[in-house]
Amino acid sequence: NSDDITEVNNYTKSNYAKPNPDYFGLGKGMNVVYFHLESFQNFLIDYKLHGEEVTPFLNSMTKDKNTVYFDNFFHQTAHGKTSDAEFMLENSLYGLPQGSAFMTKSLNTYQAAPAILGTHGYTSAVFHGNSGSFWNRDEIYKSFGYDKFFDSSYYQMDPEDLAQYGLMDKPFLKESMPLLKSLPQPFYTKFITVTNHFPFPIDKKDASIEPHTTGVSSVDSYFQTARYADEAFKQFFASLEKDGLLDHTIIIMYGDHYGISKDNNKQMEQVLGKEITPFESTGLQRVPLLIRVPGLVGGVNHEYGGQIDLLPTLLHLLGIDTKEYVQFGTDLFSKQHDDLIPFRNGDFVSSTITSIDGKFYDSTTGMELGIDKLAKAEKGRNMAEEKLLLSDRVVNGDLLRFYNPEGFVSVDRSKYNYHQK
Ligand code: GP9
Ligand code: MN
Repeated sequence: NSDDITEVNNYTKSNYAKPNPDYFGLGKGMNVVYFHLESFQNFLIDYKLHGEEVTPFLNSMTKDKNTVYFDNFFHQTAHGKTSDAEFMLENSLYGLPQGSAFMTKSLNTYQAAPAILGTHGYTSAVFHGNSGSFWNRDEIYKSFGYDKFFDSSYYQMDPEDLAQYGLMDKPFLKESMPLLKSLPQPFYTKFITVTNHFPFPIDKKDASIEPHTTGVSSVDSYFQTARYADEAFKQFFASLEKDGLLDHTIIIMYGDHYGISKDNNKQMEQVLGKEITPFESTGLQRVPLLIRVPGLVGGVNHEYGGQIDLLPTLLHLLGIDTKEYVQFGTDLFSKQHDDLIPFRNGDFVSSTITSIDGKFYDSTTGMELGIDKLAKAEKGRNMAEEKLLLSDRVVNGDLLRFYNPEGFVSVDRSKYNYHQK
């Protein structure tokens, strides 16, 4: 009830991180493009296979003069996989401990990015070359206030261009350009790619690097589909430039979750040439985050963060304060950014402590913490638990029904209809 939302509100207000004036409003009024890097883990960045870079274009983006590359950024997804990542980045609420909120909570009231930005004159759209009902997207996007959802019915789905989960990334992005250009600006958009998805199948004609040599085919071909995704992104970036969008568009590239599961830790030892301890395995849950804003001074940022932090970070870049919103993450650029990153299994990481399965490690050295540090670590674990608990309370109780942030126009689901065929 409304008492519960008051408690949640008190929590998120007390956890609020105020914008850093050096970054606040840097991208005011600009378009936004989220580029979803399917199953993309951070270890791929700068990784060399057979003497070649696997993802040369993304590697070059980490050094782009307008791009900040976060190299301690973690995915926080659970059973909802892609949908959990989307749920966090649109709402700054955690995915559920079981199942997917996209499937079970699609009719809730949300104060999601598309609706917030809608009140600031933005048109919102998702591009995805798979059936709109996958992950129940065509329902929950209405609750988020997405104006448009270009699903597979908007694309030429030639059988020879199909991957397991829809249109291959290159034709998908190519066909997306006219749709993107048809949108009024400024726009808030998300492009969900599919080619780099387990078990990472790829035709010889599409593979421009030889597979890895662990002998497990899904691990070995992961590097080939990642290369393909890198080439697709390069092509997309060039189209944005050609169409004159680059100088007033924020581009956020993020990995949604791991591609190589813990079951393949043996193969990963071969890939990385080191033992995969529980600490290393948790470290492998890093996914890339690159934020490109025209005018931003680029570089590598070592701040610890997670997908829960994306929405407040973006809103502050757009010059929109998040104080009135119920959001569980905090702005990555804020001096008060909260770097305690909970995972859905109760583990957490922060710049100082990594908590795995009841054991605590020093995040820099990977050594188990001494007895003198345990009290602080326990406190961290309680804080992580509290965040998840309060967020679950919001989602399970549909508590945003009882809350009206100032200036926010609530979403009318009946306004939206995405299907054309
Ligand atoms: C399907 C795609 C894959 O539309 O987003 O989802 P995943 O299996 O990674 O959750
Ligand atoms: Mn995914």
